[in-house]
Amino acid sequence: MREPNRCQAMIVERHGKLSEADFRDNFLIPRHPVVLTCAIDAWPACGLWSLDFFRSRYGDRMFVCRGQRESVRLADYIDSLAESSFDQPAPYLRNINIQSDWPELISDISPAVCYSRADWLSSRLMPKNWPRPHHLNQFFMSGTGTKIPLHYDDWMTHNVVSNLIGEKEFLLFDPDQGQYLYPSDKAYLVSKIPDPFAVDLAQFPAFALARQVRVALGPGESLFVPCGWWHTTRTLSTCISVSSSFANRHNWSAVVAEMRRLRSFSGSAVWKTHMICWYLTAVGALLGLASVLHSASGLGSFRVGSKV
Ligand SMILES: O=C(O)CCC(=O)C(=O)O
Ligand SMILES: [Fe+2]
Repeated sequence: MREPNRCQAMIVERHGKLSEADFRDNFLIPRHPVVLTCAIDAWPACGLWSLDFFRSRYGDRMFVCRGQRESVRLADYIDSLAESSFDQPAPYLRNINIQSDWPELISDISPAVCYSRADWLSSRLMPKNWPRPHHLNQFFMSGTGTKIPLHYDDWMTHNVVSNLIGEKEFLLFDPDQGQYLYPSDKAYLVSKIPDPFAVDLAQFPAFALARQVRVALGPGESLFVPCGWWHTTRTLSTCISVSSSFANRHNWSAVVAEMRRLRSFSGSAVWKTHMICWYLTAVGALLGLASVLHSASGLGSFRVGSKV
């Protein structure tokens, strides 16, 4: 039996001013996570968003937290966060689609993080009924001890998770560690391990072989989670976060392959899968060509994916 890999943990670098080219060459293309400490400095949400901000403006709005049946007033949910603890964590208010469900918040999280701005999934060439919404930014609020299941993101998108308040710990695993993570038989992209922060090795012995990366994200910091990387989080103190997922030339073939895999897994018609994947490949070729022309011409208004 091999020794547990935990001691070989990779370090996640932290960078302040990182040029888009350095991000592309050192993190986006090789698919390495990185903490970006200045990526959201220009967001009005920094300094504006707080528990009081959401309580006073949106306290009467009703939400259903993940895994709960009943909806809850946001003000009551926020009050309950004071009681949240590692032993008794509050439920997670998560994956709220900001564009569709809370559009007035968009101006607070603008301009978009430069590293995630080039999103081919938001192209007009993508069908309206594409299963992943265009311009996907999601909202998360959590209390001390709240966790999210171990998963990798839908459609092999890259992701930048930005923390506005509080501290959150991420546990990350390179895609090739999936063999030790007990992917669910159903969706594959969620692990069967109930709590990756306290794994029962008698039940999940292979987990001991998984090489993991831990990193904490503080207020104003963002984490680049490359496509296919397994991740889970544990909130260390009450958090408000926003995620922004994207795909472009550097993970487009992974997006197409994931579409093929998921459709064949769900028994979809083979001819239709071929048509969809052919279309996505053609979209990628067009957008790739357009972004090369864009770089060559320096046309600022020709926005299809820019430098990355
Ligand atoms: O912030 C978290 O707790 C998890 C975020 C996440 O998994 C995501 O945005 O894909
Ligand atoms: Fe995720």
